[in-house]
Amino acid sequence: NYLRHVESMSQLPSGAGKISQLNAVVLGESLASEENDLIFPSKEFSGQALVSSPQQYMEMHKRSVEDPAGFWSDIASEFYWKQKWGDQVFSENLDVRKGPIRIEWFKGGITNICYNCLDKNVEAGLGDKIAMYWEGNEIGVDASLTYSELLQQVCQLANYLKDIGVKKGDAVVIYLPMLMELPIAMLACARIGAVHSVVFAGFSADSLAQRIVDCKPKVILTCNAVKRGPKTINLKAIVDAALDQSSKDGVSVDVCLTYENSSATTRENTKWQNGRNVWWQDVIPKYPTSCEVEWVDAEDPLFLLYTSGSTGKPKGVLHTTGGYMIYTATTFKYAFDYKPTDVYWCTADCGWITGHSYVTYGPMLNGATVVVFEGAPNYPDSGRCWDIVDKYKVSIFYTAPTLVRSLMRDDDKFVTRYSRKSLRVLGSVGEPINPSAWRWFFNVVGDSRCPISDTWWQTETGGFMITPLPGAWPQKPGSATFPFFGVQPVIVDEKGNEIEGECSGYLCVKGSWPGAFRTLFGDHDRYETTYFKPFAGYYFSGDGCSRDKDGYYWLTGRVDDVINVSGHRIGTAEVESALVLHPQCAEAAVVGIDHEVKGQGIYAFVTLLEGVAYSEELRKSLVLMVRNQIGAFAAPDRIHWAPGLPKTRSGKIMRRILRKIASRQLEELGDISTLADPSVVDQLIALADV
Ligand code: 6R9
Repeated sequence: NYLRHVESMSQLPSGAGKISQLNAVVLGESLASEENDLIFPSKEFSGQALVSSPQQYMEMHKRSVEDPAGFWSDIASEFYWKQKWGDQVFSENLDVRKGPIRIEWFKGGITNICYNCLDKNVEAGLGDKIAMYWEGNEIGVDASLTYSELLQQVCQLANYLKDIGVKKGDAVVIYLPMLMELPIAMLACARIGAVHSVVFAGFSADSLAQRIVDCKPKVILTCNAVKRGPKTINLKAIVDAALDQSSKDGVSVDVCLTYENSSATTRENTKWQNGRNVWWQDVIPKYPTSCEVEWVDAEDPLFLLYTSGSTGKPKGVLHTTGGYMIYTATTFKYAFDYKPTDVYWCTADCGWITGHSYVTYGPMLNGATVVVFEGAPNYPDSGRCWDIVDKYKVSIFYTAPTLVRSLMRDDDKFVTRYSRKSLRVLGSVGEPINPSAWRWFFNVVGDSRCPISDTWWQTETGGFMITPLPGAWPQKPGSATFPFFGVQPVIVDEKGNEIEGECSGYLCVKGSWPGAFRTLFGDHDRYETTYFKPFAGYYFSGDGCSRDKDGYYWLTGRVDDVINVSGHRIGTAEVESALVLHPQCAEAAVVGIDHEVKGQGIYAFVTLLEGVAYSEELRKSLVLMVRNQIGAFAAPDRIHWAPGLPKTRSGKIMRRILRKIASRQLEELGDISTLADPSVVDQLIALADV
């Protein structure tokens, strides 16, 4: 299929890609018109690209799936291994019918990812190269570290962690904002073989406590406060509340190492409990600046990262060392056409997978210069991103569609008053990018000369799965294009049958790839049930997808009970459990609705206890409940009072109907006769604007 495709593509003229205005689009447009809109990379770009033609991609992809062992071990050989892996490069069972799911890559190989990120680069002469530029929330507050300096700081923290008894395999929770100390902390854990679990610093005390109870860390690393835009957030107070909660639940943490973020608040203003608390700056600088590496097996765990699923309990996605290392390094290099002279900025927070794979590990494994930004991208105004781009001469800029949409609402002059001439490649992640946002990003931000890598992947996949390789293929706005090397996407129907050619269905993956997660921490059953049982023989992504006549992939969003709000995955069940904790809430049902900036918004139907009256105050306290239980980013956009919920006779809530009511598609409610009480629907409609 691909071959035929490439043949037809290569007959198309290759030229600079000014976007055709024929397919004018608005938000929510159908994608059908986009299929024929090809945007070609310029000759100059393709000429210098690592993969410069469809043919070259095809050859590499073909080899990667026909000979994965050869393909990936050639790449792995470019990294440092204390001892080479065994005879088998990988072994796997991905079919639940044949026994437990098992994925192993480079087993028996002994390495360390921190060593490959830092020591290896310093030894190769990159010691004086900038590893990180740090840009603070306020303009003019900044810092930087070279690779040698970063290595020294990582070693000091690693020595401290060893000193307080953290050993290989121990969990360390990191609850930090985007200070340089966050990647430093991740790398220090990796250096000593400890398993880091970064919790996004926007999560509430309850969510943090829940994660602490699950992974039982010896130590938590945090800071006293952070400024995001005009707001100061006292993280230490949140950590204290979380630690109180977790000790009630039987898990106490011995040490809370707290970085003094003096640009946000002072020591005097930080609540302190002696014994458990230690100021980072009081202890870390005293430690030696070199630290022996703990050599680990390729299959030893590297980190745990909690993500939302379709039940209330977050899932601890577990990644191991060797395969993840090779995969993040390789995907970073090819999907961004990385060159040693690039300056790379990814706006994601290290609290999410994107910050793990593409702020810290992928770029550092390539010896890249990375920008780390503490603040909010629209503070003090909508031009901040481009100010940063010009300041550091950023050449690769990777962000989320929600940011693109929020910035495109403002005047283009916030963009055009900056030069942006350093930009070379743009990237998008977190949710499908709608074609109008794609075009604005391409035309206005990138001056119609920078290819956009729309990277589809997940916490579970560790790295990019479907992504353009800039310079290789013509792009179609809104399509993630083609699979990365070693990835075999398949689209299946409800019965799990593979569908060929032009089609839509459920997106699955055949075979394993080095960056795949190996289990859910402490719950291998849930791992198998969620990902490998729905369609036996395949990994099921939870996303819907279609493939067009040219073989391009178009992601269409989650097909499970997960909502994607500004690129953050939130389980409807998590929000529902938070709401029902409210003393006046009897029942809740949550669905996603289209949202102009956030992609999806959270719409909650709430049934109150008998005799409780609706009020604005009650609405606010329900929203507050969710903010406190999960975090501000999960706050419902709408509360819809519901005297009852549409349920089947067996008591199952019919979300399909709720989705239609939430989006006011009242003529499309479909068959409601199977409801236990069909009159509920009219009652809900009557309350739609209350
Ligand atoms: C990396 C990340 C994963 C879910 C995924 C999908 C959505 C991410 C996307 C995309 C369309 C893209 N998603 N990137 N959908 N196009 N380029 O976001 O991981 O937080 O685990 O979310 O995000 O629905 O299933 P994670």
